[in-house]
Amino acid sequence: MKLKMKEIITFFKKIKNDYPVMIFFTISNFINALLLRILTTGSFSIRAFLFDMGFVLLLGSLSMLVKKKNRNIYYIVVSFIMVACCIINSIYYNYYNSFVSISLLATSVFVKDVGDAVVDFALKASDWIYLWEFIGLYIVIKKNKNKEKIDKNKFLKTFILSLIIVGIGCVMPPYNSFSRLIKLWNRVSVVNSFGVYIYQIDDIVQSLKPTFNNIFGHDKALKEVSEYYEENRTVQSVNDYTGIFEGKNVIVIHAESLQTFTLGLSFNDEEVTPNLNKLANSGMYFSNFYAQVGVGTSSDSEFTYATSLLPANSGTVFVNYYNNKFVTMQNMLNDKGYYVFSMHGNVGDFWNRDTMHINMGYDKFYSKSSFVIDEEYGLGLSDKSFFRQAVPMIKDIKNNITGPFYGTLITLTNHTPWRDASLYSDYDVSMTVDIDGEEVVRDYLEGTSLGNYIKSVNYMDQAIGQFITDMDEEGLLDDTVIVIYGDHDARLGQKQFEYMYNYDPINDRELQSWEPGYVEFNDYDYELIKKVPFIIWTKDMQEGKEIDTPMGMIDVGATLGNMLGVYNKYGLGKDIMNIDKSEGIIVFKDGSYITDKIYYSAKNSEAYAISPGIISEDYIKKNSEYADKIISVSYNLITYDLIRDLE
Ligand code: GP9
Ligand code: MN
Repeated sequence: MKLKMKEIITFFKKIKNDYPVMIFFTISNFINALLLRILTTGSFSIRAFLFDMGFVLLLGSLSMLVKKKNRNIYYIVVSFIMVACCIINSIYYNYYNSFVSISLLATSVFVKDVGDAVVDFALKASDWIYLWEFIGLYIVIKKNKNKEKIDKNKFLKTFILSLIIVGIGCVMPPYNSFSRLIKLWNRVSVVNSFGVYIYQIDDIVQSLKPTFNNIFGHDKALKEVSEYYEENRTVQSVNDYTGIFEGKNVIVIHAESLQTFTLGLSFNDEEVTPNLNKLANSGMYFSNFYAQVGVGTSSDSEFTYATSLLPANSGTVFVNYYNNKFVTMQNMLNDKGYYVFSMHGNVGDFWNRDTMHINMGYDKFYSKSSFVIDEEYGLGLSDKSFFRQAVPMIKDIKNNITGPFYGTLITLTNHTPWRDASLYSDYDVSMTVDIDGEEVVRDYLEGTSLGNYIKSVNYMDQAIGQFITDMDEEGLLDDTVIVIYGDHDARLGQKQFEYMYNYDPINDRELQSWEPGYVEFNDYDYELIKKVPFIIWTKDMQEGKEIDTPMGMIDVGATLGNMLGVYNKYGLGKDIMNIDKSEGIIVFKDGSYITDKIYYSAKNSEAYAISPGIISEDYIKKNSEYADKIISVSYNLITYDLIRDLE
């Protein structure tokens, strides 16, 4: 035993002397992987530590087989790839709170288009920290010119050592992490368990899988999906709401980044959203509603609303699966004789809408080229101008058709980063406080992203209010249902909310966690505040109805569909008017979910109580299985284009 230990020490000493560049290469790439995890997810898991270490050592051992004259090239090229992997993931994480996927490369084109937002929120100095490795590599290579040799024996020993380290990582908890490695629904937990390098290789394999699967896995997916629909056969619900809007015109307002918390806010006795509040108070207001988007954000919301399926995990449906067959609210209404159209002030190929909207059943998509660009803020045409121009266009449509119309109006101005907010909104987010009998005005949210966002939401509210008035004046509201949904959260940072809730106006600063009056706003509160509004309103509604059953975008098809008299047999949502509060569940793409009792985080395998009561293991197991099933059926239907087979 003593001899063995001595042998190992001599082995490492020799490696250190004979392979100094390889040692630096291994250690520096390992440090970078560790830094990435600490600076993004904040995780310091021993398991990922071992995987990173094993993996970089494996690459280091392979260098021992490379010819002496090519070896430095090997170190530089491999380091370049690994450093690029860290930098790209770091930038991507700031924006998406997730890690990059090659299947999403097509999607990143749109990240470029929302470039301003990315620069404001995403690029940080810490994204470039990984470059230190090249400076070190340059110095070490220069100092140790041609020192390293080819040694098959040392290669083998180092290689085996790297496998042993990975092996130890494999037997460490969490034990469900291997299924996550295959499903890749939760990229953050995969990086936290396996490290960034193994994640990235896994991602490449998984991203290429659908291509191979289409050849190989199709039948298995079809079988699983057919069995699911056999066992969970649904029928159109029959309740007090069935067909109440049958044959009526519908205008759907896709409200960019509109979060529910703004509906309850007032500053200096002025509501942020007086018009939306009126609609919510007199219409049907679904106050516990969440969007269920992935990286396809706006387009994912449109997709889930229309199909009652969760968006794809690999890629974005609008970009990667736009040719596949889907049953949508739009094509069902189209079949019933509706004229179905969409309007948006941005270019038509953004999110590939001009192709996908036609596939979804829209007769016509009126994009930027259909509007006069007379006022621009943020990403393009201002919402007020957009709505102003939309009214005569809708009137024109109405005059030229015989049946009803269904139109989706996609807003734009409230998109991050709201840098122009004070140009288009004079809403005041300051605070006035009485100090020793004197009124003092504090900036409070003035000049912050959250403050600009609130100003911008107030602008959107005015634009919607004016639109409703104009529609009414043109007689377009008499037979029309107005539907409004927030398309996803606004990507505000958690710290912004902490500041808002803990501002101390007397001392003009943020309260610290140990001070009296401090309001905790933890990671889960941050997830829960991503709630978005969903409102169904008609002019003749007198008394409002608030529905607080947990509801996701996936449930719109069954709920609103029932009111409009259409039914999608592939839809995976529930008619919210038909179920008890305890049956509502919002499944997110990474396997997390919200019920009336808990927010369950798949990333942390942890339940956060929303209401008092004891939560059993069984409750979590049952709901987690349901969540996995919904994700899996959606994924299979989308990626294998199964509706084409099932129809
Ligand atoms: C642009 C808009 C923004 O046309 O819909 O998309 P998002 O960045 O919110 O997904
Ligand atoms: Mn959006």
